[in-house]
Amino acid sequence: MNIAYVALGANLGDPASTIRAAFGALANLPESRVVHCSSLYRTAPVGILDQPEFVNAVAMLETTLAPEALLDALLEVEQRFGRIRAEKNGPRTLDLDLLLYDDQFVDLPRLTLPHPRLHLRAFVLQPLAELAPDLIIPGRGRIAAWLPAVANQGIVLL
Ligand code: PH2
Ligand code: MG
Ligand code: MG
Repeated sequence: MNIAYVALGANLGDPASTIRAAFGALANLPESRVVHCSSLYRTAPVGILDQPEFVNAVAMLETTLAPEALLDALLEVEQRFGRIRAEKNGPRTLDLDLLLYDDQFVDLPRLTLPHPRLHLRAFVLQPLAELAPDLIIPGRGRIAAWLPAVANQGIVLL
């Protein structure tokens, strides 16, 4: 069994309902089990600022799917939730990002692990630290060491 962490984000429609339904979709992935789901967080948009606030969360999975197979399965769930890829980093009904897969490093055109920006974003770090406060981010060190640097990013527990 491998441990994977998945970030969930939504800022169109009813984002909180979408994230809760997406937890259910993750529970139905093949060869996988949801071990923990974080709380939901309302977060200020990062990158393109002129878009609705997001709801974000993180799920911890046990899986025997390989990283790329898991990525394919996540993209399929996004499609089922009506994701249309328009503007990069723009509004979305559901975004599922593979953050970590055990302590593996992956550097492929379609998948980088650990997720290259996870340590810079409160909307990922805070729910991830809720699930795994002692986590070591491969190549970056203890998650707790990265939290103070993102304390100025808007995030509230729902
Ligand atoms: N996702 C992005 C860009 N900006 N901002 C917040 N608050 N939450 C997100 O999930 C998010 C974002 C690209 O995927
Ligand atoms: Mg994303
Ligand atoms: Mg994505």
